[in-house]
Parts: sequence; C-alpha cells; structure tokens
Amino acid sequence: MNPITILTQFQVEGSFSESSLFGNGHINDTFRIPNQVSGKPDYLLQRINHKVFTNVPKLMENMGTVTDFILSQEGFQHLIPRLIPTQNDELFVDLESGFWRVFEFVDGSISLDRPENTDQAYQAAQGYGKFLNALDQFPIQELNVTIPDFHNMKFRLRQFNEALGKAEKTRLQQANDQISFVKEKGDEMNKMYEQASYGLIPLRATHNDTKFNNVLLSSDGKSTVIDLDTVMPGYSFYDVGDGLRSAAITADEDESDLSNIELNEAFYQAFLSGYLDATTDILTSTEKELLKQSGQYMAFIMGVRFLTDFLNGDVYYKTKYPDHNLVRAKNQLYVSQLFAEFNI
Ligand code: ADP
Ligand code: GN1
Ligand code: MG
Repeated sequence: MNPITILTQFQVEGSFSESSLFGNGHINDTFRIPNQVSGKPDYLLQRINHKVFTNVPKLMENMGTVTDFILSQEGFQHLIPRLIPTQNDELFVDLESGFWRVFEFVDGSISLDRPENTDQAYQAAQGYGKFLNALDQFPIQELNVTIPDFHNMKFRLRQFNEALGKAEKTRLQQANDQISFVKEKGDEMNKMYEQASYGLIPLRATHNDTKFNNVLLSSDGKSTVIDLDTVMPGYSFYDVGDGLRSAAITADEDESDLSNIELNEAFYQAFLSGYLDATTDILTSTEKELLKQSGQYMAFIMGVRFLTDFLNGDVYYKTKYPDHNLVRAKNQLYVSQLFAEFNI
C-alpha cells in the first residue's frame, strides 16, 4: 500500500499527492506527507518497527497514557506531538506492511543530529528536562516496558558476549580492537550501573532515547519531544547521558575519522544547564552528582550495542553500508573515553 493510501485511513484534513522518507531515525520508517491545502497541517506517517518493538499495542498504550498525562497539565501543550487516530484506533494495521501511526508534522520545527550553537543545545535539553518534569507524578507502574533492560549494562554486555560466540570470523577480526576495549572496560561500566540501580536514585518515567534529533527545535524557543516509543521506568542519567553524547560532540555518530571527534565543553555546559534549569525542583543531589558519569555511560552502552549488532550481522539498526555499525561502535566507544577524560 502506498503511504498516501495509508495516511487517508487516519482522521487527516486536506489533500495529498506526494510523500518522502524523512529524518535520520535508525528504527522506524518515517514519511513526511505535505498538505496540498494551505492552512492544513503536513503529516508524519510512521511504520513502527515490530521486530524491535514486539508488542506494538502496549507501546501505543504507553504513548496514550503519557500524552494524556502531559497534556492535562498547564504549560506543556507544545511539548509532545499530536497523534492523529483512525476512526477507531491509534494504529492502522495492515497484514502485509505492519503497524502504522500518524502525527501532525510540527510546523516550522527542525530536527538536527547535533547542535549548531549553545542556544540549540540549551533549548533541546530544556525540552527533555520539561518532559521529565511533566511526568514527575506519573504512576510509573502503569508503564509497559517496551524493551526490557534497555539501558542495563549487564544485560547489554551479556548480549555482546553471546554475539561473540556466534559471530563470523571475519567480523570478529575486523572488530578486534573494539572487542578488546569493551572487555577491558566492561567491569568498570557495570559498576556505574550498579551504583545507580541500588536504590540511590529514584526510578522515574524517563524518555530513554534522548539523542539530539529526537527533540524538535522551533524558532519561538519551544521544543517538542518526539520518539516516545521507549518511555519506560528509568534513571535521569540515561536521558542526560544520551543527550550529552549527541549534543556535546563535534562529529556525527558515524564519523569514521576519530581525529574529527572532540568534546565541545560549551555545548556540554549548555545542555546540562538546559536540563538542570527545567528539573531543578525534582532532581535529588545524588542524581545531579551521577550526571557527571552519564555521557561516558551512555556512549559506552551505545558502542556496545552497535558492536553487538555488527557481530550479529546487522539485524537491529538500519545501516547504509557494510561496516556502518562497526564505524558507529568505534565512534561511540571513543566518545565514551572523551567523556571519561573530561571528568578527571
Ligand atoms: P525513529 O524511532 O526511527 O528514530 P522518530 O520518531 O525519531 O523515529 O522519527 C524519525 C525522525 O522524524 C525524527 O528524528 C524527526 O526528524 C522526524 N519527526 C518525527 N516526528 C515528527 C513530527 N511530529 N514532526 C516533525 N518531524 C518529526
Ligand atoms: C535508536 O530510533 P532512534 O534512531 O531515535 C535507538 C536508540 C539509540 C540510537 C542510536 C529503540 O534511536 O536506543 O540510542 O538509535 N532506539 C532503539 O543513534 O533502539
Ligand atoms: Mg528517533
């Protein structure tokens, strides 16, 4: 079925004649569909990756409860995108092509893989901070866990070890240096996870995928937090770390030349300030203290996940060339070291 036929299953207004793949997401298939009628919104049609999200209805249930909770509060109306339902559901399910949903395209917004200036870093972080704030009183036991152990280092290292046991010899050889690095650092990283998970800091409703392109920036200074598929119980340092690893680094996540990758201290501080300004009333002092390690932790876990996917034969993330996941892994493991050195 073509994207416009699918779009018109939803309660959309206007008329449509073209669609194009949109954005740099690694998981879902996203189409932008412009409206031919002026004054009516453009739409964003998405096919949800049901290999990654094995229970799509539960995922949409989270999206519904989280959206209702946020929108019921004063001052957060712009914070999340508007989901457009069909006549009787939030999903359109087609036996052949899978699970589809539609959002209103956030008019005038931009999504960047990394900030161009400190204002953007601040604005994006403020959006993520407001998101945490808006969900402060959310009953987290009501959230479905869409991907269990998503940021659990022990679990990710176990997956990595399993992949090592099954990987093709050539891939093992290609990734030799990164494999050694992960083995060497694994225990230290596990300790960070333990430190956080032993009840020292509160479990919250966190976003869990706060890289820079998952928040839309608008010229009025407001941000819209998107990609809510992984909203689950988690720790504030997950969201801050994921934000920092993408907002405070001078190169893309798949930059292959490590000499182009640096930590930009001004962007780092701007992101942190934006987040802290929006969460000042809710974060505990221990949570704030742990944020120092968050960039290193999240870059490392991303490195492990990319490396694991490379060893598994590229089954999880979208890739554009044969060793794309290995390039990403090298990059993120290097970024984790930059954060570690920054903290000394
Ligand atoms: P993925 O899980 O594949 O990353 P996302 O939900 O993040 O999917 O969407 C992919 C990209 O589409 C985003 O990075 C952003 O650029 C764009 N996008 C998503 N939702 C909207 C929206 N409502 N308005 C404008 N752009 C959007
Ligand atoms: C994926 O969906 P996207 O591209 O926003 C991934 C994140 C990783 C990120 C790395 C569900 O995010 O966990 O941090 O790629 N999302 C999922 O760029 O695995
Ligand atoms: Mg995304």
